[in-house]
Amino acid sequence: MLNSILPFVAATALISSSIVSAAPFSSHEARNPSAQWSDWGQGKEWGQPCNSETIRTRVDFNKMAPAERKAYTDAVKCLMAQPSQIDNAEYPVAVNRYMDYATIHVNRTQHVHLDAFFLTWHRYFLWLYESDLRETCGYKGAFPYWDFASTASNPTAFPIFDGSEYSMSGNGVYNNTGPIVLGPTLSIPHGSGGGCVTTGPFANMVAPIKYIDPSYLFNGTLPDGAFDYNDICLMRDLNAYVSQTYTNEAELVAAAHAANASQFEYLLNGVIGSSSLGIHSGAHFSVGGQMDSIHVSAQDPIWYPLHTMIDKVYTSWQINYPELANTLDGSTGTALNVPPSPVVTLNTTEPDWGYFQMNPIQVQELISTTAGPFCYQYDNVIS
Ligand SMILES: [Cu+2]
Repeated sequence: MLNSILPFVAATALISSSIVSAAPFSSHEARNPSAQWSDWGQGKEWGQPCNSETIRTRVDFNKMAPAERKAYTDAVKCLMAQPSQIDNAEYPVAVNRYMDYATIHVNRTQHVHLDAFFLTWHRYFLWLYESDLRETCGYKGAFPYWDFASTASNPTAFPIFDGSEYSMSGNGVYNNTGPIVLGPTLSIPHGSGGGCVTTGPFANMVAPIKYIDPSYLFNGTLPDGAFDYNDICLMRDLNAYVSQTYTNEAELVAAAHAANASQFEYLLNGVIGSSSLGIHSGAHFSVGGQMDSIHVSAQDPIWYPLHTMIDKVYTSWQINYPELANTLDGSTGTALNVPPSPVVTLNTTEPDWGYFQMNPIQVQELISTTAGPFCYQYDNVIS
């Protein structure tokens, strides 16, 4: 099964050598290299000052007006219409700028999941994407999150998945392929879809990166042909059993009150291959389709509002426990420590974000949502 031969390090080197240099976004050019970590929420900014005038507020997609929701998905589709800046001979799946993000995410997967970079690397990945929507596609609205706790009872019953032009597209067409086996001790019932997404803004979208099984994390490789173009539709299998079980309000409140960074990480990510799925994996499996793969899930546009919600849970925990806000969980910089890597500290340099951000950035610079490159907050705190 794990007959992949492309070592992850080699894949990383490939993408680095094939990147076409692109001008950094203006807001990141202003970064002050002497900026140092200071107390939570009071760090020096890279660019413009972060204050009540300049801060942006992220909101629940389901609470946005229909026209606001459509403005957001229009901006995402605009990104999908921009040219790729990655060498398409080496990375045929990178067919447009939107897919550049998904391609980079695949290439960094081993370094930014189930490890101490997970929260901050994804926080900045989301920020780059948000900035791109604004600067490349003129998006002026709020950056939305998907409150998957509020939709846990039945995700298909809410505007975000109702399949209208104001949604994030609907469920996949019904295709029952049986229970979903996640490990020797965990299998979950099939959801209510399973096939191609045919409604809403992303109807009939092609998601060209083929499924990569999470078990590849155990040896740190990628399958042969991981970046080959495939004519695969975007699929979903919305699953109320999974959302009711793993992403309900009580689970999120518990995470927002985790006693320390290790417990927080455990409540988010569980233990891969075991019956403890965690909120993050639970949210992924409640959507199904490409979202079932840690590697290739960023192809589905719902990935961004989902991960913004994960960031909201992280931000809420930091606000609830300011004395813990800059603590890490003691793990290393590789998924399951494959290949072995040093324990990550606040001074450790993050893996890069492909051509979107190649300057070295330390973990501590990405700890606060109102310092370093960031200036945002959420419309409320999970308390
Ligand atoms: Cu990820």
